[in-house]
Amino acid sequence: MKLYTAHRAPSPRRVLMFLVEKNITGIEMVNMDLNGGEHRQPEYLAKSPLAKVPALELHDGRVITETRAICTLLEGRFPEPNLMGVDGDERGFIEMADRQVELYLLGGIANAIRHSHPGLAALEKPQFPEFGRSQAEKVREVARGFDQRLQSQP
Ligand SMILES: N[C@@H](CCC(=O)N[C@@H](CS)C(=O)NCC(=O)O)C(=O)O
Repeated sequence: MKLYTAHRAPSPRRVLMFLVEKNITGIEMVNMDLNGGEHRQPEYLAKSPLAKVPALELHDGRVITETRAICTLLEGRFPEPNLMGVDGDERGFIEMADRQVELYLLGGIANAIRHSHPGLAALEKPQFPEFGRSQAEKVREVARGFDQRLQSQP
């Protein structure tokens, strides 16, 4: 299998962390130059039509994108250690946490940085710096909420 990834990009990093936690080795890494627009070239668009990393290319040529979906596929192929829950209750609560972090924390951080950092101007056109700043404020509040919840539960 081949994992299309990018240095410093948080979504592929989530898959890399998942691989480490599960002790999965032997996946070929292909680093994409996002600022250079490599992910928007026809060859990669044929694999990932939304021009995003990560993407995991399977031995049979199929390509799966979306971090959570990639992790679900890997969980099925490499069940131990279990990271996504052993029954419906566990899976439900784990998925809830995953979606909350992705949508409200990671999404906000991504918007804050993509709209305010000059280094990401190539990816986010047009940038709206004021929107970026407002997202940064909201994300801090969300992070404080997560901190509080994590203090009262394992
Ligand atoms: N929902 C997607 C998000 C993927 C995503 O936004 N990836 C970013 C890097 S973290 C990307 O490829 N950005 C390139 C661009 O926006 O042009 C997932 O969970 O995999």
